[in-house]
Amino acid sequence: MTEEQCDYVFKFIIIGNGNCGKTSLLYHYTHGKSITNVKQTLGVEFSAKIIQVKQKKIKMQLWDTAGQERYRSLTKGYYRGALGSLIVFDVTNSDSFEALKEWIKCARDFSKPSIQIIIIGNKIDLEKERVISEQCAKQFCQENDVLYIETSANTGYQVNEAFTQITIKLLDLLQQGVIDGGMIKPKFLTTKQPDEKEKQQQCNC
Ligand SMILES: Nc1nc2c(ncn2[C@@H]2O[C@H](COP(=O)(O)OP(=O)(O)OP(=O)(O)O)[C@@H](O)[C@H]2O)c(=O)[nH]1
Ligand SMILES: [Mg+2]
Repeated sequence: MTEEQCDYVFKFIIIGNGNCGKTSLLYHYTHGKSITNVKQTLGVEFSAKIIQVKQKKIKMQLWDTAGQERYRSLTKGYYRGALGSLIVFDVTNSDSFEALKEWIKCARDFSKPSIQIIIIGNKIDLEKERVISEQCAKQFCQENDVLYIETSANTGYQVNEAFTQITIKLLDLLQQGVIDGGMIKPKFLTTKQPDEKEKQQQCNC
């Protein structure tokens, strides 16, 4: 399936502290298997996936950002136009959980206040090292009006569900008219074709 055959193009940003598993989750989602020897992201990496949800074909533009502090000003430049954000924390690392408030604020400030957010509590395969409980994370997400899901990029647990849930949320908002569908059509549908007069003006002969 090509972009031309899609109904919509959704831009997503994947953000959160370094080492939480953003790249590992994305790799599992796009390749259907765990990544071996994942490297720290330097700046921003782009990937894409076309899916069908609720009878709509969606092209997902996926922008994986570096979590390390020194890349923050660079990565924020890529938030613009994002409809959704997947904000990842590591359930074995309390700093990454405490940073969520700041990440939510960044997503809303640098994309737009209406950006849809799903918080992902990753690395739940590390049961014994877990320091953030599901209940605690769920409560935080309720208070901040964002979705919540737990995943493991190692086992693949709920990885597809995380990406699907945020996409369904966006499709629901489209159906309700909260999001303007005209703005997120594939480009070929929205690009204005030159009329005859314009064509003549462009002609070099
Ligand atoms: N046990 C376990 N390890 C994971 C999981 N996800 C990622 N990791 C490991 O965590 C480390 C960091 O993973 P990355 O995917 O590079 O994390 P990141 O958030 O992209 O990091 P930055 O690019 O620095 O922002 C790697 O050693 C991964 O193998 C998981 O679900 N379970
Ligand atoms: Mg990364």
